[in-house]
Amino acid sequence: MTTTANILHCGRHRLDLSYPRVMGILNVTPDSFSDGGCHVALDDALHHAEKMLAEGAAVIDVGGESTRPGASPVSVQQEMDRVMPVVERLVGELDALVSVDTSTPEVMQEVSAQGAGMINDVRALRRPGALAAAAHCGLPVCLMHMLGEPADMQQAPHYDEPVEQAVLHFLAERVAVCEAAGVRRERLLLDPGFGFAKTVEHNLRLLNRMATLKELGLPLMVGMSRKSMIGKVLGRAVEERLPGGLALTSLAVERGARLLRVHDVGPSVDAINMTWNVLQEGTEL
Ligand code: 7PM
Repeated sequence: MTTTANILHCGRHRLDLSYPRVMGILNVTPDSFSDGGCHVALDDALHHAEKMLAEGAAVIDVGGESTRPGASPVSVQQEMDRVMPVVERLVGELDALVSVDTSTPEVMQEVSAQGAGMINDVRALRRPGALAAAAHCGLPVCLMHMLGEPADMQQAPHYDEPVEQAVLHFLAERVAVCEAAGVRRERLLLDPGFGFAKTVEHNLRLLNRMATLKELGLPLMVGMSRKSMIGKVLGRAVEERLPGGLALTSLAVERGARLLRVHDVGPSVDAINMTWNVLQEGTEL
């Protein structure tokens, strides 16, 4: 078993993952935000990020490409127009540690030049040119598990082995490919990809067995906030999923997660800190 590096070097920022941290979700897809240059929406995004930082988010994750199941792809230019103005202001005005949710090599290059500190790629650097862009920009990268593309991933996801084994094998392979391409393992985080090409049963089992992934020796990130696994188990609409989500968050921390990607930062920080305090008690020699 390889040891986990606790401090990630994220451009000008350092991210200490020796305890669990929160990544706040900042959506800049057209549902919440119109085409580049719409200042009201841009100001709203900035205010929301400021609030999340005040509530204890260590990272702000900016996403300009909708990864919603069945979503159609956006052009490189559209993604750039949505993401760049937000990254610029988050870095310049709030000095935030900014993560960018992207699979696009050109976007990785641009945001790193603008001072972003992390790349969050739901496609685990499988797009042509993404490995080279990640190697060149030198930022930490979160590699997430997903089968297929957002457009088709929820059409009867099937695994020939237990889902946690499939995820383990996929992520191990991506780590090897990254290292061969010059993306050092000290820069990698791993994410099982809850809700991506998985049934509710897959998602529940994957969380229960998530400690399996610790054998890769890299920090684990998870995103379960408001996802349909909560909706399906509890019969709750999107806006009613926070209590269920907090329960999942607490379990994820117990199972080894160190970066939790959430919408509701304040409540999540409390749930995580409470859980962590319990886990720390009795671990001293
Ligand atoms: C619709 C469906 C909109 C799903 C948004 C989503 C993850 C992520 C997302 C995750 C990492 C959401 C997802 N989920 N990045 N990006 N891990 N690393 O619910 O689980 O936010 S998008």
